Amino acid sequence: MKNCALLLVDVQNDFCPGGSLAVTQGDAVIAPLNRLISFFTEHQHPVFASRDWHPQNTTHFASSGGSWPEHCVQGTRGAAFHPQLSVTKEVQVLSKGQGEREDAYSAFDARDDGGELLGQRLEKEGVTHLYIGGLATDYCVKATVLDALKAGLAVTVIEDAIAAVEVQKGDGARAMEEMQRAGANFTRSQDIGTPP
Ligand code: VGL
Ligand code: ZN
Repeated sequence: MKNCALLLVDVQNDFCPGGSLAVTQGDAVIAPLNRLISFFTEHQHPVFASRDWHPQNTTHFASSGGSWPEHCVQGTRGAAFHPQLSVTKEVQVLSKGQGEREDAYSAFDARDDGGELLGQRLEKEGVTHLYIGGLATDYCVKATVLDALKAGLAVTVIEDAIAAVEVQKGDGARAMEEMQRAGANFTRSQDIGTPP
């Protein structure tokens, strides 16, 4: 587990049941992710969380010609992390999609409060292997996984800690295939940190 980090992608109210862009069973990712936050933290591995953090007016939203209903508008309840997610002080939060002409599906477009990109933070911490879970499998998780692989990182997707939007039925399964073809590995949360 040396040089490993955990990345939680967009576990925000708007992507969970009741939210404006709800993913079916989006909140089912929370229990496995909370266990992993504890495990990684106890073993001194870094934990990062990205959040979709849009302005009120953005070409990302259908109201301005984009694809999506309004979601994760900066400072709103919908943009907050799900209240059950253990965003402890060890979790490093990065925000993406603040531009008015920016989709920013990938967490590699996310920056911390000091303006540093996720990739820079990972490099500084010597991370070479990223464990990834969160929302949504067919958009932000997929884009993040593909960018991580492009950056030369080993990637393990936690398959019980992701859920898909499924604009088209089967998008989730297709995204899994695409991530696998690109070189991602898959595991289940209970198999992390336990000997085989
Ligand atoms: C996402 C659609 C629009 C995601 C973000 O987090 O997967 N999907 N914005
Ligand atoms: Zn978005």
